Amino acid sequence: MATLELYSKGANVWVPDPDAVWVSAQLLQDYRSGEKHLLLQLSNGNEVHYPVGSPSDLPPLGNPDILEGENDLTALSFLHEPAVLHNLRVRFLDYSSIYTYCGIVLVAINPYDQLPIYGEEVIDAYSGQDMADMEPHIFSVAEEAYRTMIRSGKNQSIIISGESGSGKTVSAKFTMRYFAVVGGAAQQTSVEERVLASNPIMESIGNAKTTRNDNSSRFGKYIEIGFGRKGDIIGANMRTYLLEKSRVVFQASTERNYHIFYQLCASRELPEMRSLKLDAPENFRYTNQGGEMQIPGTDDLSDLERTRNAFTILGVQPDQQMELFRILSAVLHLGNVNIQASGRSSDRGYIDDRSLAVFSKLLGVEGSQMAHWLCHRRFAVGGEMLVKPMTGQQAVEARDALAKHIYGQLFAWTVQRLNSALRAQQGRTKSFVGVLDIYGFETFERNSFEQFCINYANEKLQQQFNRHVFHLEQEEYVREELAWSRIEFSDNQQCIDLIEGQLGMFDLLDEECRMPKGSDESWVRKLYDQHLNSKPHPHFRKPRMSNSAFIVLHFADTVQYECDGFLDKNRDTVFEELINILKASQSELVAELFQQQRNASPVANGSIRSGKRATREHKLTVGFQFRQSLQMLMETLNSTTPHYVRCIKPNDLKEPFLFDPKRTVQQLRACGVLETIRISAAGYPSRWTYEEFFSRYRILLRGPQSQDQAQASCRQALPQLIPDPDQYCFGKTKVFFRAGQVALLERLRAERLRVAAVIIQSQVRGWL
Ligand code: AD9
Ligand code: MG
Repeated sequence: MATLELYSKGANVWVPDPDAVWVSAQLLQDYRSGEKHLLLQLSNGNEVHYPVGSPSDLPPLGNPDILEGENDLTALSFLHEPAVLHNLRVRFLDYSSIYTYCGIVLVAINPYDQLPIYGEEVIDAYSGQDMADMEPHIFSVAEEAYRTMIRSGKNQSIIISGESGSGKTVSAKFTMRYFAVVGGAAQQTSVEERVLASNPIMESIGNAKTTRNDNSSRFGKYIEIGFGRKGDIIGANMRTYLLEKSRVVFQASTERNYHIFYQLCASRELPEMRSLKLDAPENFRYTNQGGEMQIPGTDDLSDLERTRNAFTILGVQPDQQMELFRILSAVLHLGNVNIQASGRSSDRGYIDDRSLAVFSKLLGVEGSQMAHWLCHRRFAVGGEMLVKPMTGQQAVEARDALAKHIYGQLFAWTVQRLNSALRAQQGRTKSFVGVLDIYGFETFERNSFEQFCINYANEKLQQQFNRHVFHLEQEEYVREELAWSRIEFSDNQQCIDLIEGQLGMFDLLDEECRMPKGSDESWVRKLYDQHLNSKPHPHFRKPRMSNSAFIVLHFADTVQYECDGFLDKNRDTVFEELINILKASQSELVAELFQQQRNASPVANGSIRSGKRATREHKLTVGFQFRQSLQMLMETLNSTTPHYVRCIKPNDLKEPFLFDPKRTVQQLRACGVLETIRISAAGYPSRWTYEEFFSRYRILLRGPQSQDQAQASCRQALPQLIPDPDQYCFGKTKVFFRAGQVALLERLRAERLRVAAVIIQSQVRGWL
C-alpha cells in the first residue's frame, strides 16, 4: 500500500477504463484520510469525483517521470498493472522498442513489421556484452545464455512462451541464428548450417495456417544446441511435444492442413512428382476443408524447394525424400477413399475406389486387404476370433485414424532422422543451450483435450518459473546479507495435483479408457464425484448449465472444457490389422515406420467403441505419454539455468505497431509477467547501489558529502527521509526499497530542487 501522503494535489493516478483498461488522471486536491472522494481531472480534461470507500480503494499512483520508458519493468517504483501496461506502450509506440525486461524475463511484443534490428552487425554488437549494458533484445538473452554457459560450463535453457501468433517461433529462430554466428567458425561450417536447416523442415511438416497465424506451429519443440570446449556449435538434438494430428484429417474454415501437403500439390507437374498422382489441393478431402488453399505472400512451389534443400543439407538423400513424399501423397489419397454406406446395408461400409488403389500402390501394400480391414474389425469372443463388418461411420473413423497414425509416425521418424544428422560426435559436447518453443496458455469458445494438455503444460512451466524467480530473489537477499525477509509467492501445486496427482483428472481419464464401457460422460461424472462431492477441490468447478463440462481454475484464467472426445483422443487407437498390412509393405521406409512405436499411438486389437470385445491394448495413453514427456522436460529445465522470453501479440489484426491494451493485459496476466511484478512488489522491488543512490539524491543528504562515503551518507540520511524503517533495507552494496519509496524520494527531490531554484532566483534578483 502506497503512502497516503503521495495522494496530493498534482499527483498522477490511474483509473480503470472499459476500453483503454487504464487512463491517467491528475489529483486536483490533496486527499485527506477519511474523505469519500478524490477530485480528479482525466486526460481528456473532464473532472470527476472518484469514490473512495476506504484507503484500499485509492487508485494506483503514476510513476515519476524519470522512470518513463524504463527498459526494465521491475525498476518502476510503483509496480502494478497500469504502470506495466503504460511503460510497455510508451516503449512500443513512441520508441518502436519491442523488447523490455521484466526482471529476468524478456517481454517481446510482436511488431508485425520488419525491423532492421536482426542483422549480423547487431549480433556483433551484442556479442561479448553484458546484458545490463545493452538495450533489451532477443540477442541479449541469447548472449547471456551463451556467456553464462561458457563461464560456468552449465547447461542453459531459453524458455519462450506466449499465445498463438505472438512470435515464439520467430524468436526461437533468432536465438538459433545468434548461436550459429557466435558459435560458428569464420566460415559457416556444415554444423551450423545443418542446425538451421532443421527449421524449414520442421515448419513444413509441423506448421499450418490457422485463423490466428499463417505459420502456426502445431507441436511443441525443445532443441538443445550442443557446444564444444571452445564455444563452437557441434550438434543439436530436439524433442517434440504433442503434434496436433487431428489437423491431418480435419481443418476448420479458412485454416489449412500442414504446409507440406500444399507444397507437394503445387509441385505435381514436376517430372519426378508425376508418379505421386497428385492433384490440386482443392481436390483432396484432407486439404480442401478450410476452403482457402493459398496463403498470401507465400509460394508453396518454392517452399517445397526450400524443404528439399534443407533435407539435402541434413543428408537425407533425394530418393529417401521421394519416399517421404510418396507416403505423404498416399495420405492425401487415403483421405479421398470413399466409404459407401448405401442401399440395404447402410450400416455396412464398403469400399470400391480408385483412390484406395493409388494409396495402396504408393505404399506398396495389398489393396484388397486394405479395403477389407478398413471396413471390418476383429473381435475375440470367448477365446475365438470373430470378424464383423463396421458401419459406414466406423469405417470413416478407421480411415481417418489410419491417416493420422501414418502422419504421426512420419513426423516422429523425421525428428529421429534429423537428430541423427545433427548428433555431435560422442564425448565432444561440453554443454548445451536448449530453446523451448512451446504453445502458450489457450482458451477458446470450446475447449477440449488439446487445450487441457496445453494448459497443463503451462501450469508446469509457470510453476518452474515462479519457483525460480522466488529462489533468485531470496538468493539476492542472502548475498546482500539483508535481514531475512520472506517473500510470499503463489505456488500452483494444487492445480497441478488436481490434473496429474493420484485420482487426479488424468488418472481418472486413463482409468475410464481402460473400462470396456467407459464414456466421456461417465468420466466427467467421476470427476464431479471425486473433486466436487467427496472432496471439493479449490481449482475444480462444474458449470451450472451442463453435465458434460467441467471448469478448471488455472493460474492464468478459468477455463471450461467440454468432455466430448476426451476418451478417444486420449486412447488414439488404430487397428492392429491395418498396421500389420503396413508393416508388410514392400517399401523399406513404410515398413520401418511401423516397426516400432515412436512416441505415437497405441495400437488396439479390436474395436474401441464396442463394449463387447476383449481389448488387448498395448496401452500408453496420449495423456500418460504427455505427462511423462513433460516430466522429463521439467527435469531437464531444472538442471539448466533458465532464461525466459514472453511473447505478446499486441492486436488480433496482425497490424504493424498497433497496441490493443485489453489484449495485452490479458496476455501479461496469462504469461505470469504480472505475477512476477507482484512477487517483486512484495519484497524490495527497487534497489540501487549506494553510489547510484548518492548521485541521484545527493541534494537530500545533509552535512559534508563525498562519493566515497556514499554508503555512510545514505545510512545516515534515510531514517529522516523515510520514517518507516520497514520501507527500506541496507545491503552490502545496495540499498533496497519497498514499492513506492522511490516515488516518495523523487517527490522530495523535486521539492528540494524547487526550493533551491526559488532561493537562487531570489538571490539573483537581490543581486540585480
Ligand atoms: V504459434 O503458437 O506457433 O501459432 P508463434 O510461434 O508464437 O505462434 P510466430 O513466431 O509464428 O508466432 O509469429 C507469427 C508472425 O508474427 C510471424 O510470421 C511474423 O509475421 C510476425 N512476427 C513475429 N515476431 C516478429 C518480429 N520479431 N519481427 C517481425 C514478427 N515480425
Ligand atoms: Mg510457432
